[in-house]
Amino acid sequence: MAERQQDILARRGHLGPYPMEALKRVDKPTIKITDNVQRPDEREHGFARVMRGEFGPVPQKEMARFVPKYPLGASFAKMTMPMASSVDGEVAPVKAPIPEDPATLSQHIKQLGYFLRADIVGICELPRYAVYSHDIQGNEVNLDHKNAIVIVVDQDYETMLGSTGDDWISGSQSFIGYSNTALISCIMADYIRKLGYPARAHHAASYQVLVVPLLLLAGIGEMSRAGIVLNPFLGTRFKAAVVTTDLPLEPDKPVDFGLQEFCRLCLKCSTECHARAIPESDKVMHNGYETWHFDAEQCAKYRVSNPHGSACGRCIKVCPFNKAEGWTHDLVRWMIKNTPFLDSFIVKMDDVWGYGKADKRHKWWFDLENVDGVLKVPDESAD
Ligand code: B12
Ligand code: SF4
Ligand code: SF4
Repeated sequence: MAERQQDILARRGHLGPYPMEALKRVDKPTIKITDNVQRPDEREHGFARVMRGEFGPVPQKEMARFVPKYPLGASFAKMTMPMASSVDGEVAPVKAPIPEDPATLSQHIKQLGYFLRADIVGICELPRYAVYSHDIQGNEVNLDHKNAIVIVVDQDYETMLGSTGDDWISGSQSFIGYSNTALISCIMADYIRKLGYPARAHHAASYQVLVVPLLLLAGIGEMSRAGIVLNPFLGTRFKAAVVTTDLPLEPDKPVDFGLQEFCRLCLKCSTECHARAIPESDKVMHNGYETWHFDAEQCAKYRVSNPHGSACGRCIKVCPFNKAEGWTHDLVRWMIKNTPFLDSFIVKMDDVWGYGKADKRHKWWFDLENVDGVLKVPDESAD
């Protein structure tokens, strides 16, 4: 019996919708990370500072309504935020009779993620610097799990085609990623605990970890000029949740598909961001790692106070990696990796072919705003 279980997925190379196994794997991420990265405090991030009024009274007032002011956003928030209570629980006292070898368990957990409709699942060890020192309520975070499973869900290409990136559907695009990853991560963590191993889910309603470095280490993508991780098949058009655990797992390696050079030449997210939050300048060292350091205050203020929509993801929309699957786009991805001298040409052609513009043929949602409990057609002259 145990022998048959050992064979599960043992020889399967490809799992999930995207050919992640085709990417070049490297021992270290393509940005410099020193041994001196400090653990951040969750109370210091942009949204926490908006809530405390540090960025002014308007964002502070708008914070509570910037997603639910759009009716679909309200529905997403209503269903997603209660999942904060499902992130952790009791671990079964007796371990299940399953193989203990990390390779088999990793294949099993990844396939579970795909069964639950994740778009990409990756695994890395959990470094201390990716664990918040304190949570948003000021409680010290004590999390010593060994491994992290990252679960990625697309914000939807079709919807992004019809959107400007910062219109009324934007907050709901975030939340299709947030709610689906929240559900997947809570089910996965609960299942691992039932197998007899500790596990905690981390999603939009309750984090103890920083997701970006875990996406990088688990080989989901490279750090981009936008300050977040970019995957070659999805661009930055995704949200992710994490399950931290002591289940024995085999870490994936980081990837290199030529993004550092491409982002150095491509400035589209920076030019198109209405808040001017993404730098045009080169990478800098920040908290012990190399990054294009973006302006969290400007982004947070814009997303929360946007009078012409709900939130913003325009940097995702305009990125040349925000493309559908298909051989032409596969060819461009191949060129970015293998012919970096053509990167500037590719960026130029992206504009010429009209990518990054809203194609109204794909718009399926109604523009609506909840004003004092009544849904209205938004006032486009508002500023
Ligand atoms: C608060 C928050 C914001 C706030 C404020 C961010 C801030 N810096 O204060 C604002 C409003 C700006 C924001 C905006 C967006 N966000 Co946001 N945000 C978060 C959140 C909840 C917390 C991040 C945090 O604590 N930052 C405070 C400190 C740590 O910031 P920092 O020192 O500048 O570090 C940043 C990076 O350098 C990196 N990082 C931190 N430590 C380390 C260590 C190493 C070694 C490395 C390489 C990187 C790294 O992570 C931080 C991200 O803000 C995370 C979820 C999470 N728990 O990680 C999502 C998250 C980072 N956001 C995400 C996304 C997608 C967005 C948006 C595109 C919105 C959208 N439409 O989807 C924009 C993009 C903005 C941008 N270009 O970066 C995704 C990113 C996924 C990805 N592709 O990598 C996350 C992971 C949410 C998720 N669950 O998927 N966000
Ligand atoms: S989410 Fe919007 S405001 Fe923030 S960096 Fe991206 S484009 Fe700029
Ligand atoms: S828009 Fe260009 S610079 Fe920005 S993340 Fe995408 S590829 Fe990099």
